[in-house]
Amino acid sequence: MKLSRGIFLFFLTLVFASTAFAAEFSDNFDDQKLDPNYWSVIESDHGSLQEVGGGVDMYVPNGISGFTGIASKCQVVGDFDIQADFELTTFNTYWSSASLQVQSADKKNQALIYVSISKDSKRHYESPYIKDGVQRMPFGYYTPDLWAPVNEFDGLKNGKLRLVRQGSQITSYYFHNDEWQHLTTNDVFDQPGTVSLSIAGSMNNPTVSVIWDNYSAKSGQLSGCEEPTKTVAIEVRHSINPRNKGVIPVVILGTADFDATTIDPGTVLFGKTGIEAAAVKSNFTDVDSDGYVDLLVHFKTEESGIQCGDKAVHLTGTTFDQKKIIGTDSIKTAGCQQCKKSVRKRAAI
Ligand SMILES: [Ca+2]
Ligand SMILES: [Ca+2]
Ligand SMILES: [Ca+2]
Repeated sequence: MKLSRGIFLFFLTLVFASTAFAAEFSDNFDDQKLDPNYWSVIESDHGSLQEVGGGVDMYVPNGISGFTGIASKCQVVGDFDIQADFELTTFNTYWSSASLQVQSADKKNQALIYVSISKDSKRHYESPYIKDGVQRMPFGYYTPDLWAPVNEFDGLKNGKLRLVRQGSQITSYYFHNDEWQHLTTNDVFDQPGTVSLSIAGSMNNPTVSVIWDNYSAKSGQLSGCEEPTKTVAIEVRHSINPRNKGVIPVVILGTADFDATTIDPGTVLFGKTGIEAAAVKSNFTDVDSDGYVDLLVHFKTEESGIQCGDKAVHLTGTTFDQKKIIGTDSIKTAGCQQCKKSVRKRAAI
């Protein structure tokens, strides 16, 4: 019995070793491109979407029963806490909705929370779910705010949706009056799940458009996708002489949205491809005096793999909480004419 459990755990480790990691995945949708490593467009029936203006802008045109959305490539495994912000930019009709959903791979189980506007112009949240292929009755809640057409109430266009799983219990929350409001808790499923953000508009309704932002998924594990990496700014401040026996100082810059002190200096590698040299010296200091602490690291030139004529260098590393970082900078090599001359001289002899 013990042996078979050991073998099972061993294979489980093999299955998950290549793709699963304990992590928080987040996307602020700020780089104008929906990253294909992390998202796919699930279905776009008359709707359209794009990452633009700092969010994912989804749109279903006037008078059409339509749908559009994105699904995560990462599957959430085990307990999770998933959140996303929405902005209802054009949205004033019943039977239109913006949904956060998590679904098992076999699609037999799913939990979702959605926001819509009721006939009496109130914001309305519901949290139906499907278990073993059977749709369960939703539990709905009308916010006490009187909700006239959304465009007249700028402050109320924005909101947040959240799904939390513990074991097989999934709880839905929406954000109201400055705190998370519990909507419903149901026994749904404990298998890995794919997360989606979507909108729907129904026939005879005006345009529906919603912007999603600040997605985050904390999960026991994430699997089936590339491990998210944070791109950091690095600076190599001098030209590099590949024949030099000295060290190359590299600054990893702290910024308003990256705290350089979270980097574990022992994990940082640098060079031609970013995996060559380990740091021989490191210290946290504000190198450029901008008020953000930077990490200054030194690498041995001879270990960096940099050759005459190389135009870029790369750096990789991990934060103390296991998030991967990557950085790249352009460089100039120096002392290389000398190399060529001495090679030619030797060749002539
Ligand atoms: Ca993006
Ligand atoms: Ca954003
Ligand atoms: Ca700094």
